[in-house]
Amino acid sequence: MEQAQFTPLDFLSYTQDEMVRRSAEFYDFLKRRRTVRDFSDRHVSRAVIENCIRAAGTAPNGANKQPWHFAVVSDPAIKRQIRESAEAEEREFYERRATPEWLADLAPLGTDASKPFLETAPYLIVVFAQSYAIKPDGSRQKHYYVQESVGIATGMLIAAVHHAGLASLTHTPSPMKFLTEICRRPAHERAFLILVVGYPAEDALVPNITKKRLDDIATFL
Ligand code: IYR
Repeated sequence: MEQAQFTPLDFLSYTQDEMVRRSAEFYDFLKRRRTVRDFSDRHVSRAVIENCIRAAGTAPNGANKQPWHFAVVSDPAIKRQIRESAEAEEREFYERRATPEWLADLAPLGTDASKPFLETAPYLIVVFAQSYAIKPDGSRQKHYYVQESVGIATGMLIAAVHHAGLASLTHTPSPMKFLTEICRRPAHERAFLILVVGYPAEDALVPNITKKRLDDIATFL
């Protein structure tokens, strides 16, 4: 068994006033993030995407197994394949699978089965979750709290992309099985979501929606 080894914590401390100011500023910054569906095809440097993925890779996770993989798609032919497969699933969803209640809940967002952004945006980051890893001897390394871990890493990726000055869209065509093959990932990896990343189109519009108030999302006991 590998023994625990410890190193001093590199912790940044602030005064109470600084903490209040910093937390308010961070909230102000994060609330500017909007899910964007109209992307520009403007070039984004790969170095930015690499740093955002490094940031996501620092996420807390089960037993530090880091059960994720980020497939970064910029090749137009692969983006086209993803768009075609995703739109086929989405047509099925909007025309058959979605319940009337679900369609009514989506109406304020103005979405439909057409997903041109999957080709327009410079990057599609396909986030994969690994329920286990395959060790060099072929045996399985168990992973823990995979959905939670990958969800946290994805949230950090979204924040990193916003912080870098780019827009993103969490896209979840369902089912997403086709992504394992298109992204040439092993069969034990499941696509968690596609994060579409790029600059917003000049004329991008976003739905006029609001977030719940603090009182509606938190109780202090
Ligand atoms: N995947 C579909 C439908 C959709 C579902 C939810 I829940 C959303 O918040 C947004 C869209 C689509 O992408 O259109």
